Amino acid sequence: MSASLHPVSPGCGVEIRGVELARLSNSDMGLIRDAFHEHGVIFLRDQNFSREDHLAFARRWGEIVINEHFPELADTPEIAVVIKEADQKTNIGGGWHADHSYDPAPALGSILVARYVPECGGDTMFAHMARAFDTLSDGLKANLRSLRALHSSRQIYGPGGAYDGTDLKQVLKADGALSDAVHPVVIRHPETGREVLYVNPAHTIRFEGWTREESLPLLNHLYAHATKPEFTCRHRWTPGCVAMWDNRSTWHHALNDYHGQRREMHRITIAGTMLDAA
Ligand SMILES: O=C(O)CCC(=O)C(=O)O
Ligand SMILES: [Fe+2]
Repeated sequence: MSASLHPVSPGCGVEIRGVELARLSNSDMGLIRDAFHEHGVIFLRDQNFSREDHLAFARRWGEIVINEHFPELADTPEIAVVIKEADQKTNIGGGWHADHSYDPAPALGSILVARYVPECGGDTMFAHMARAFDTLSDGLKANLRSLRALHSSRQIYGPGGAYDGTDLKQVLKADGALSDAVHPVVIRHPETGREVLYVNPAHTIRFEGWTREESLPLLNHLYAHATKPEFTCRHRWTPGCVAMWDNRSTWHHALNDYHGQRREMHRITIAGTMLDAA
């Protein structure tokens, strides 16, 4: 069977058919790499994909990062378990974010495998930040290119953060280190060379040299722009579906609309590099 590409929406995401990830040829790896860079997130359904296959595919991209906060598989610490039990209310990733933007060298991307999914619900939204940036006015683009922003894991994982006092808190690692980093607001994508808007609602605190209060109106304007339907797609999971997103050029949001049903996903995070200004 030969590989074919099927965009999920005009603005973001592509489904790749006719590829068995566990037996990936070098030419299909090239096709996957190109699709990943253009569309920001790739989806491959009905994969017979063991933990070993997951690790081997991840290692084709780079080194694996162990997340400080997520629970992990007992015998495979490289694989994080993104789980919500039927009696749990709070999910992991239930708001727009880019993974690990609080790290000095943020993760390149994440590879998520659907192990157990609700009959319906539990979809994930994605948004393409190069396309979002391209469609801002020239005046705003020029201003944003001169800014840097502070990111932190504290708003989500820290004391008083989004997960504090929720039923997710006991699932997360208790001793995960918190981290802060400053990045350009407009980065030059390390692979594609495209300009990308690099702030996100979950982890960006403020612009460097500005207060949080001063930063919020402009941040909120950017967030409203970036999540317009034309830059986003909505992905419906099926068991055995594998998704891989580019963490520098996309955001994602795991919808929490399936209370009473169990959902379990396995995730590997790939190490990235420091990000340069555009
Ligand atoms: O469960 C999902 O669909 C995504 C959760 C998430 O944000 C992540 O794994 O990084
Ligand atoms: Fe995430």
